[in-house]
Amino acid sequence: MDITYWNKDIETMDRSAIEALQVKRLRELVDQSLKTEFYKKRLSRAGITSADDIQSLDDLRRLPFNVKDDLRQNFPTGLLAVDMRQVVRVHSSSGTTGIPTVIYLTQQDMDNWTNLIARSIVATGCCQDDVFQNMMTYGLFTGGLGLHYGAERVGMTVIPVGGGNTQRQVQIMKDFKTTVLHVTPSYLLHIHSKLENFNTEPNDLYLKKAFLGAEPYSENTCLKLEELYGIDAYNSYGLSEMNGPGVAFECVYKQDMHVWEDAYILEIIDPETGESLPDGEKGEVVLTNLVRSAMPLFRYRTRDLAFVHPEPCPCGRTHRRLSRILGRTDDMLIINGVNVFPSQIEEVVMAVPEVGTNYLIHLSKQGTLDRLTVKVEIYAKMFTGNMKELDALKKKITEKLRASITINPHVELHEPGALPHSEGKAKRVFDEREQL
Ligand code: DLL
Repeated sequence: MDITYWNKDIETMDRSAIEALQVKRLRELVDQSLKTEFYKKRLSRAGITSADDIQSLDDLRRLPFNVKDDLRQNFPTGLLAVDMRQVVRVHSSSGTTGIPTVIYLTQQDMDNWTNLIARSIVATGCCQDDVFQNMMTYGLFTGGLGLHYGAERVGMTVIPVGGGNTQRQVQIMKDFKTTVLHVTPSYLLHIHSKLENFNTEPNDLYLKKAFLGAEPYSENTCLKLEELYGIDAYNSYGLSEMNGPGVAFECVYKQDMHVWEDAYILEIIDPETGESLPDGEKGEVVLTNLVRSAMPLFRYRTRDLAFVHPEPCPCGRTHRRLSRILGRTDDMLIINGVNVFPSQIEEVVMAVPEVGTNYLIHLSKQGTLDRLTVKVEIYAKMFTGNMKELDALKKKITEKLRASITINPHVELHEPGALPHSEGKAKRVFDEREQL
């Protein structure tokens, strides 16, 4: 396997050197944080008044956690630690669920972020020969511009098409012989279901790779996409609060994502108690951004659930790997008393060969009981008019689901394109229980 690095010295640093760098940067971060009134108060309550209170990585635990609400309460400039004249970029969440959260970057912060993206891209084996079609939304969302600058820095040919307009996306892939896509997994599935309408087969395209992220998806969805398009898919994880993409990325071995630990401190905690968990145990991902001075943010509770792989990766990188995101602390559904993560349902339906490229989860009330309906699109070739075959398929999916989640779902089979889809992040859970 060919291994290429963006910055070999940093990517293959000894663990002790990584940790020493983390301590140095953490001290700088504390100093920078103390420039804001909010952190000054919060840190002094924890007994921290200067960088000298941080002597080793263990001292990280003395810092309090931060959560999304802290960012909201400080909207718009409460966490800004530099003069606004030094800020060259603002990104923000959409704010559809309340006050938006905003992040600021200086030119140096931008440069740090761009290098992390370039490093991630090169880790997947991409280079100047590649034509990169960025299907993530441009604008305040970090997925578009974040990857854009990193891909340019690598020297790829960048097509900044943004999200949506499937016909045009397919035409551009053909016209410019696109080799690499950046896209949400749900939109890439959707594109596949439309190819036939544009008289196109995956073989007519020149695709080799896709960077998939910005939303949860299962291993089976990843395998399905690799097979449907004949590509290698790389998982990419990040969140706006930590700049966006570029926090963790899969290398050519595709065995979970290297977290760039010179730039981020990764912790996994028990979401109930806040206690740190050892490598290998599933818990909430907590991140500290060590390379953003405009808006310091430490020990941020992401609500994402995952675990750490401590074993070394065959690629030689020493930065630990994070598993696929297995769910969120806030997306667990309680259905008739049973805890179910949407990811468990996806894992099952996407492993059924007859199932197509879209599904959704619907919850309603039937008397006092919850009713779970899983709606799946199946391939057009299954609609032969043979009801027995369809009934058997429905039964098969129902049984597989019951075996996994221990409750009995209602399964509906739909034709391709019948279910609502999204061109960015997918919305797949519709819970109407409270409204009834
Ligand atoms: O989605 C940043 C991003 C853009 C990441 C492009 C990767 C690619 P937010 O909109 O703030 O930022 O959403 C962050 O999305 O906390 C996770 O719950 C989820 N998420 C992001 N990447 C993955 C992934 C961007 N690879 C939230 N797997 C995060 C599962 C993911 N969930």
